[in-house]
Amino acid sequence: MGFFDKFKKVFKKEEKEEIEIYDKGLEKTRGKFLSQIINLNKTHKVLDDDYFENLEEILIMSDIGVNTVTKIIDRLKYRVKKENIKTSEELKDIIIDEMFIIYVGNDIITDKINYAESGPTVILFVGVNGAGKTTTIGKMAYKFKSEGKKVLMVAGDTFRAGATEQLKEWSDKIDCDIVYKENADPVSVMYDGVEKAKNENYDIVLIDTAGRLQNKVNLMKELEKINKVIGKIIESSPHETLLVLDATTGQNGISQAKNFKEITDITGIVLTKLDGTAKGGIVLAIKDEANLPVKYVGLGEKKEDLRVFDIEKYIHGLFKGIDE
Ligand SMILES: Nc1nc2c(ncn2[C@@H]2O[C@H](COP(=O)(O)OP(=O)(O)OP(=O)(O)O)[C@@H](O)[C@H]2O)c(=O)[nH]1
Ligand SMILES: [Mg+2]
Repeated sequence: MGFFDKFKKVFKKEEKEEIEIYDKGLEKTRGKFLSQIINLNKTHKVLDDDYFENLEEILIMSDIGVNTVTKIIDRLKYRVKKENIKTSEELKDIIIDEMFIIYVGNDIITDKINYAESGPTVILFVGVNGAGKTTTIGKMAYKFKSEGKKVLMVAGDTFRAGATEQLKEWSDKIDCDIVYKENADPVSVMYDGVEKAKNENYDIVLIDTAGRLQNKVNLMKELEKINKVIGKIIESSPHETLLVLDATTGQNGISQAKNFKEITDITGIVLTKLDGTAKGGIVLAIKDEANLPVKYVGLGEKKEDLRVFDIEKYIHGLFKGIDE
C-alpha cells in the first residue's frame, strides 16, 4: 500500500478542509523539498554514499536542523541495512516514517492545550518582536469563540506604541471582550484581566506580552512577576505559556526556543508564517532539539488561519505528491 493510501484510511471525511489548509500552507516548503527528493530518486536509484549525502543536504536546506538530520540519516542507513532495502524507491516510505518517529519519539509530552479543571484557562503568549503574538491571540480568540467559549483578551503589551490598539482592532473584528489600560504597568493590566476573568466566569484568557529579549535577566524577572501575580488569582495559572516563533526565521527559531526555555516554563510553541516559508522543516527540529511540542501553526494572516498542529496532516502537506 502506498503512503497516501495509508493516509486516506486515517483521515476522516470531515477533515478534508483541514487537510487542504495544511496542504496550501505548506506549498512553499513542499515545492522545494519534494521536487528535490523526487529528482534525487530519479538520478540515484541505488542507495550509495552519494545518495545519502544528497539527501542530507536536501533535509538541511528545508531547515530540519543539522543535528536532527544527522539522526534521521543514521536511522535510515541502519534500516537500509537491517531491512535489506536496495532502492531509493523503496526508501521513500521509510523517510516519511522516520520523520514521524522523530516527532512523536517515545515521550509523552502532549500537544494538547492544558485546560483548567475548573474556572478560566489562562494562556500567556511570549516571543520576540514581530513573531506573531498579537495576531495569534486574535486568531485563537476567534477559534475559541467559534467553539462557544467565553473569551477574554488581555493587552499586556504596554511597551510598544500601538500594541494595545492592534489588539483592540482584533477585539472589534471578532467581537471579543478585552482588558486594556493605556500607559500602565503590564503586570497591573494582567492583574485586572485575570481578576475579571475569574469574577465573570470566562472560559479562556489570552494574555499578550511585549516582544523583547534584549536582556535575559530582566525578562526572566518580569515573567516571574507575571506568573506570581496571575497564579495568586487563579491557582496553577498560567495553564499554558506558549512561545510564538516565526517559521521564516528558520534555525534562529531553534535558538529562540532554547533561550526562552531557560527563561520560563514554556509549555508549547505556536509556529507562525508557515505559509510564507520554504523552511517548514523547522517543526521537526524544534521538537527534536528543544523538546517542545508545536501546539498551533499559523498558515496565513486571516482570522481562520490558525490550526491546531497535527503531525499527520503536516507530513501529508510536506509529502503530498511523492507517489505521483
Ligand atoms: N503570512 C502570515 N503572516 C503572519 C502570521 N502570523 C502573523 N503574521 C504577520 O506578522 C506580522 C507581525 O505579527 P504581530 O502579531 O504583530 O507580532 P507580535 O509578536 O505581536 O509583534 P510585537 O508586538 O512587535 O512583539 C503581522 O503583519 C502579521 O499579520 C501567519 O501565520 N502567516
Ligand atoms: Mg504584539
